[in-house]
Amino acid sequence: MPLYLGLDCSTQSLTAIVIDGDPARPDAWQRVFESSLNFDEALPAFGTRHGVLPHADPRVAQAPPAMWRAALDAMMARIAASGLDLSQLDAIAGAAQQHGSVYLTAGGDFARAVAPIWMDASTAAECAEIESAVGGAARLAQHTGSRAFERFTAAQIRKFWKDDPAGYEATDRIHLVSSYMASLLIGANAPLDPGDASGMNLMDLRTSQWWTPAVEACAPDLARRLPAIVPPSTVIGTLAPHWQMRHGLPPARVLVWTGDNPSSLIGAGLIDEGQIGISLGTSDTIFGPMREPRVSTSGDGHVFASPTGAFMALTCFANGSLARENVRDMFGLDWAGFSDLLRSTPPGNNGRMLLPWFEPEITPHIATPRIVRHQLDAHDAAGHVRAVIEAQMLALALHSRWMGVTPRAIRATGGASVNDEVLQVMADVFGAPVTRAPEANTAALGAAIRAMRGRVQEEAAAVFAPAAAGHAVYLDMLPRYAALERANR
Ligand code: XUL
Repeated sequence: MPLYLGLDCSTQSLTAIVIDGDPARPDAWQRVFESSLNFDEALPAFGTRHGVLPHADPRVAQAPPAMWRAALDAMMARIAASGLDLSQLDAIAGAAQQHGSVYLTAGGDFARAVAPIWMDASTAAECAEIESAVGGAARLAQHTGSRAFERFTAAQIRKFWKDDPAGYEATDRIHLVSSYMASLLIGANAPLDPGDASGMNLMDLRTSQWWTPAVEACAPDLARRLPAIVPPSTVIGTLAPHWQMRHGLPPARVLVWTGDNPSSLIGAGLIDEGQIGISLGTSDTIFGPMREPRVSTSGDGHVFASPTGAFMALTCFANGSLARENVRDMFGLDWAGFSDLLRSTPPGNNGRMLLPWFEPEITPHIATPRIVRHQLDAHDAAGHVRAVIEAQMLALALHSRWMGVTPRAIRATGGASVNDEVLQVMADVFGAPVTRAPEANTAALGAAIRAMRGRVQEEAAAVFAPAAAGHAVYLDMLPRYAALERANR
């Protein structure tokens, strides 16, 4: 049977999943290969920490695009050596961390050695300039789906143009990570899909084309430097001769790539409004399908085009896995010990709370990293473990209210979704049943499924039912958490 490859170039790793299936039976496929390559470990020469280059300014977050290129080569070598019958490789699709941008010259060299990535929070001035040039934050949000966000590509491009006009001048094409990786596969400049292009503050959601006022507000002569935007299932080329010669791979069809969150929508099998996905990865995100683009008036969230055709709502938190790891490491725990302590403490944590802003936070907007303890002793390990998880779940609930949907069912995905205790807190906070997605890496799975144009197989997954007593505690706690957050913004 034909094989379909899905790739996900995320913050910390590149993951590949191959499924074997028959497009005529879109939900009857099997996973036959899965591999993850951690950037820090596999490619130490690039000097990243958690996939990000160290920088003196905590607001700056950049990664070397040459590292992603090297990772793709290493992953293709792994796939070539997998023993799979790769003559059957029919199509490839991919997903990548959103918002990050790669600057290429006309000759295909890097016009900028680093790519600003989604964790960057250094463009407040450029956000204000763009919003004011287009007639305000609300108008920008009405058209592009989001007010100006520091990590979004428009503000990043503007900052590059201001800081390094010669580098900007030498730039012929500005890719997102998704279209950059797709370009490497097809050996030519690849287009963008509307899902990932909506993370730039430059695309008009209703037309899925560039919105000229934002493009003109961003940087001079930008339009010719932007990729085309094509529908989400477009075949953009075939695997370039380079890959065929280097790794003996066939000229498989390559589909346009998308962002990791839009891809996760497919990988988690979210179809109807009211179905909600929560991804606990490097970033924590809450997202779900949206029939009509109802933008966030609170300024908390985003509306993106969805790879399934309509729209999706999303709110993103920067302090996801790195905050959980910080608390784990503060007390010298492993994950089993972390879970034990979480189990040993009651919902509500006897009033102890933590604002876990170890990195600059996106939601709510916190420019200078800090943590805030409320009735929490600095040496209280169990208190910190529950407090970080409760803070994350309460923040997810609080800052997704703008979506206007009452979650009927939640699909949890991402690395931390393997933890039962975390999912129980999630169910209790939201008062909705939580199931684990069939795969922690829904972005890579979503890409493989997209390559096949298939669907998620519905497996009987464990359900974490909300406990009435726990939910009551969190209903009561939410306003107190919101007040603590407000007081410390
Ligand atoms: C979404 C966002 C993050 C990245 C992480 O808006 O910034 O979820 O996509 O890879």
